[in-house]
Amino acid sequence: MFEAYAALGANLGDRERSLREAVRRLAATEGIEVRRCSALYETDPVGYTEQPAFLNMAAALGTNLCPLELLRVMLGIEREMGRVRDIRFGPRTIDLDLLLYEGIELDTEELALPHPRMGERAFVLVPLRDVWADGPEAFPWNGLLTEPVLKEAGIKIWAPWGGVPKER
Ligand code: PH2
Ligand code: MG
Ligand code: MG
Repeated sequence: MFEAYAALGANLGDRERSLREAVRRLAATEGIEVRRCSALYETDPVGYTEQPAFLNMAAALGTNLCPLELLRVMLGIEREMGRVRDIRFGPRTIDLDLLLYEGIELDTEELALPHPRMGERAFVLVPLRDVWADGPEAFPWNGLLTEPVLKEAGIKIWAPWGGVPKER
């Protein structure tokens, strides 16, 4: 199995339920195991700011799917969960982003790895640090997560993870 990291976000509807449901669907997919999940964080919207606050989290995955297959599973889950794509960076019921896949660097029309904007986004980095394989002290982006950056990002713990929901 290879290790990959995903970021999840939601800012419409029952945000917490959507995040947990998306993780349940990832875990129920053949070829994907959910290894670790971060807490759920409430975060101020970045980019397009006239929209509700987000809940964000991250997950460490084990997978034998290749990066593109994994991405397509994630986009399929967004679609099945009723996501409509309209405004870029705008409000969404569920967003699944592939951040990292092993050490792979890739830049194609469909997928770029590492995710090109992850280093600018505290709402991605803070949850990602929770699930980092080598522990939070070894997290490569710690230097970016300074007090002022964290304060500016308005990140608050919303709920602990509490375990992958059982298949129903
Ligand atoms: N996602 C975006 C744009 N802005 N802001 C926050 N706080 N959290 C997000 O997940 C987010 C965002 C586009 O994917
Ligand atoms: Mg996103
Ligand atoms: Mg996305």
